[in-house]
Amino acid sequence: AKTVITYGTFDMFHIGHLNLLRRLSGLGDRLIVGVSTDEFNAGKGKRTLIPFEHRAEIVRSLRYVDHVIPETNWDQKLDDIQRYAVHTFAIGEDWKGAFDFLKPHCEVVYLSRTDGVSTTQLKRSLNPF
Ligand code: C2G
Repeated sequence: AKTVITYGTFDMFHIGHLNLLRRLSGLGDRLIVGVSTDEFNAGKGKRTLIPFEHRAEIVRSLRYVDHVIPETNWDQKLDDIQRYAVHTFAIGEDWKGAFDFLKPHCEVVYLSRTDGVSTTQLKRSLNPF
């Protein structure tokens, strides 16, 4: 069985997130998603509108996703890859190159993002000024 893993915040879930997860599910037989916790995001200086439990439940409910784990730190990826016998790590190309250190352990794939939609743009459209 070919397991694929990815990580993300998935705040204000939108079509860009869905497009990515749908494509990732096509890369293997099982898709695991690490959803970043509120504490981990705070550490990244990233404010999320939707709490972790809700972001995780939405991702868990998708037909494309088989398993959701919390992403609590930058250093858990290698452990996760070994624990779940991951074949492919994949993420949006905004992270291109950032996870090449995983290449000795699994396939590393950077996929194109969906243009025209992002959580930041959605927030801005709510408060245009
Ligand atoms: N994404 C996309 N198209 C968009 C917006 C996001 O393809 N318009 C992808 C991103 O490239 C990422 C995933 O959706 O692969 C989740 O995006 P974010 O929630 O913004 O995740 P991020 O904050 O980049 O967290 O350790 C890795 C981090 O947890 C990734």
